[in-house]
Amino acid sequence: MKRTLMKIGLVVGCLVLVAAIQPDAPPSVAQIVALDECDPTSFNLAIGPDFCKNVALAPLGYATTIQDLFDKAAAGTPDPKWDFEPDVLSIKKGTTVSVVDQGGEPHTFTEVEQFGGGFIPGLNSGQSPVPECAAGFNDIAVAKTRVIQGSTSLFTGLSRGTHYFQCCLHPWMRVKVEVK
Ligand SMILES: [Cu+2]
Repeated sequence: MKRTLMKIGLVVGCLVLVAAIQPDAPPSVAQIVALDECDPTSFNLAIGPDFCKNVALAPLGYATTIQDLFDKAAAGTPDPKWDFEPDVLSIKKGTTVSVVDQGGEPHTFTEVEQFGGGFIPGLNSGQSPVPECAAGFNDIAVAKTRVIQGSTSLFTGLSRGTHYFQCCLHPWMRVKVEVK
């Protein structure tokens, strides 16, 4: 009897010790990368001196001029180098979604009910703006989803189910996040 009690005590003691040593598993992080290849010369001429800070190697063909970007979108074949990767993300509830902008210009990572157009009509390939994007940066809800070049934004608290995120500037940049 005494021996059994001692064994039980030992097991309980071990469990307490394990619980004490092992901190709560840190919340996991899933990363999404925002990409673009804006051509600094043409973008900054049109929009402002610091808009595009890309390290794209334009002379080697790794950049898209602002004219090309609009022309491709108008033709219904938007430039695939403007992209969120991956396109579909499966995560567990509680996972933080981290969006890092490795491109040269700002993007937004905006949750929408359904994918659609953004707030720059010339980039919408004929699609109507979705209500979540329509007001552009006049809408604080949109402005706060900006991801500035070189920075990372964290998105937490996603409920179980399917979430749709898109860029409100370049609406073909889309991610489906499935939370299990
Ligand atoms: Cu974008």
